[in-house]
Amino acid sequence: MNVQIKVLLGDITTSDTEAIVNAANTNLLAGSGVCGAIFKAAGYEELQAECNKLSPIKTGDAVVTNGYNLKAKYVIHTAGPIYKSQTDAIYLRNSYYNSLLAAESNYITSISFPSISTGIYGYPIADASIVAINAIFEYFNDYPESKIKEVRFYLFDDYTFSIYQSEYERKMKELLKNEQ
Ligand code: AR6
Repeated sequence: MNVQIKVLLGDITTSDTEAIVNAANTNLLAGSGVCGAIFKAAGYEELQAECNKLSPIKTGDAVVTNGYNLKAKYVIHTAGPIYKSQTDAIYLRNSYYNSLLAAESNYITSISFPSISTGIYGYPIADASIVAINAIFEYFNDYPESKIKEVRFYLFDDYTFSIYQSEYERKMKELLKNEQ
């Protein structure tokens, strides 16, 4: 696996990866949370106009727009699941996996993710972190020749950051153990 994975505490709108991922809704309408912050930083009108041409999308799908005033050249919009039960895990996994597929097909080599679905959509953070980290490893296991070189997580608060960091460390230890 040639990809570098980084788990960071911070605001995704400041990321200088080629693409940042938006935790969107299926209508691709500017909302609050990370979505609101991305629309604000990108420039609401231009981003909404492009989103309107691509909406609606299905839960777990991902589409690409320009990043406009963001440092990131592209925004990948994915609609995570609204949490009801653990059976939503596949949709959350699809959001990460399909965002990476969308990046790949647009020749994007670096990408930043927020913690999809764990704000307004209510997905429990510990469960979501397992799904998120596993989805990234699953993708690079499926596509060992991927051109994506860097994946970052931008977690917005200390608690979410610490959960993702421990899950990432746990996963790395598990992989190392399996290699021995
Ligand atoms: N950078 C990184 N993470 C952030 C930022 C930021 N600037 N701002 C908030 N977060 P949420 P969801 C974190 O609610 O649960 C919107 O209205 C936040 O603390 O943004 O997938 C959409 O339009 C939380 O940890 O997304 C949808 O309708 C995480 O991002 C709906 O909300 C996700 O929280 C999507 O809900």
